[in-house]
Amino acid sequence: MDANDTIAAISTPIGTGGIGIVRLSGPRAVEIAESLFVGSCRPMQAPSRELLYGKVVEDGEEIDEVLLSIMRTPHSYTTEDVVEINGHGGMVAVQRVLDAVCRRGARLAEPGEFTRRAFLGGRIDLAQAEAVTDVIRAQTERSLRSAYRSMQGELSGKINTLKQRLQEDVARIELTLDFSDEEVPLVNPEELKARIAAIREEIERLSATFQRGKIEREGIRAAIVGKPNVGKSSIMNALLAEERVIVTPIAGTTRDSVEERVDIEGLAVSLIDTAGIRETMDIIESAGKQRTVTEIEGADLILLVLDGSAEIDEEDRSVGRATEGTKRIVVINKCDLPRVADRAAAEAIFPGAGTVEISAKERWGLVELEALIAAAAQGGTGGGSEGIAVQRLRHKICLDRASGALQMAHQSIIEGVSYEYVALDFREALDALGEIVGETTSEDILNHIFSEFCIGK
Ligand SMILES: Nc1nc2c(ncn2[C@@H]2O[C@H](COP(=O)(O)OP(=O)(O)O)[C@@H](O)[C@H]2O)c(=O)[nH]1
Ligand SMILES: [Mg+2]
Repeated sequence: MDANDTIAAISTPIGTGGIGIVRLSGPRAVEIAESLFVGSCRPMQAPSRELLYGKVVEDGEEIDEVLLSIMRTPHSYTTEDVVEINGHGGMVAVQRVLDAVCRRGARLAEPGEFTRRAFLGGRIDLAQAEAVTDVIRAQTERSLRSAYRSMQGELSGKINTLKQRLQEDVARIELTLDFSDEEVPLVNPEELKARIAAIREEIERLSATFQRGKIEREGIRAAIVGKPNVGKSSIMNALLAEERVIVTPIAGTTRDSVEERVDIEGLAVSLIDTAGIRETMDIIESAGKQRTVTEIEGADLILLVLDGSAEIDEEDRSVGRATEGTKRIVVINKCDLPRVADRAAAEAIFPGAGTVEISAKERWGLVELEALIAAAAQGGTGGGSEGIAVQRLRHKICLDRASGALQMAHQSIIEGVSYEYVALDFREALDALGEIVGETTSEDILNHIFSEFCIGK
């Protein structure tokens, strides 16, 4: 991979579409465009960021009618000369333009190579480059919002501030080392310990947002659990606002688990309708129940469904016991019928869980149920619900490494070890933070990160 090559790729999805874009970046981008474009204005003379109308013509043959734009270095996505050729979407048209630019000397870009050049050119740092893919891959509004803010440099800004504070401390420690013969120490150990504690707290708080970031990105799994016939499948359908699952008055209709994704308040929630938990001789249904147990174990949240028109019985309690240890919401269903089990009774038997009364049949109470699901998904995730959330495990690992190194520094000060070692711990913490923004990141890690990108980005 040569950084001096001019690279090219189709930047729009492959398939038929209104527009297909071939993007070029590198020192020969404009010259290649010049050799293939016939139109209103010569690419060589064209102002930056203006659309030129014309045709791509190779050896006298018109390939496509296009709009072409030029972004000159360094004010472009990659910081190099960039040319974008907007042609007709479609498998053949865009491919032919790409083939033509490659015949003129461009080489096919590797995945993420445009963004890698933006990183190498210093326009964005590594955390921002990663956020570019996170923006492209975002499946929910919330993860998009977080990724967008990271792409704009919010996470990097936080990391850089922390680094700056550590750098000031290292400078003072190293100065102390240089003047170790002097009587007066330049570093006050108490003050330094307090500064370490404060920085560590911020690093840990940032690291704790990972759980929320993960939920924003991946969503949660919520299993709908309860004895047969309480209305689990009806609730699933009501939340999906469609008839996805078969509902019958015959207990045991849902023999196996059904999973569907639904957007609840901007969060991706995988709803799992499970088979009822009840002892039975039915072989198929038993197999379904075995899966129910597995689903309960794999769920982040349990919707424990009760029938509000009947007493809470031993079977309900047994379902309750099977779901202990996982975050739960108690859903009292069939509240359109004369009430037998009420909220107070449910709360007495299943304390600590949020309780909601609904009618899946009449479709009421669902908004409150959704609000409880969203709140439960984010509850106890640490780091507050506002502000940016760390979305990548790589970042969390670096933050934890930095925090660990600072803890060592703290310990060394307490033990009265030479400040030389304290300075080393600070350097380690700085390295770890530097890895997040790509200052101290190895080539292997960079290769890995950019290989996850799509081609053309
Ligand atoms: N009256 C009333 N009936 C309901 C409600 N939800 C479900 N049902 C009925 O209860 C029966 C069992 O429903 P289903 O969703 O298959 O229960 P599951 O076995 O728990 O999945 C069906 O006859 C549904 O029409 C509700 O909110 N009110
Ligand atoms: Mg069912």
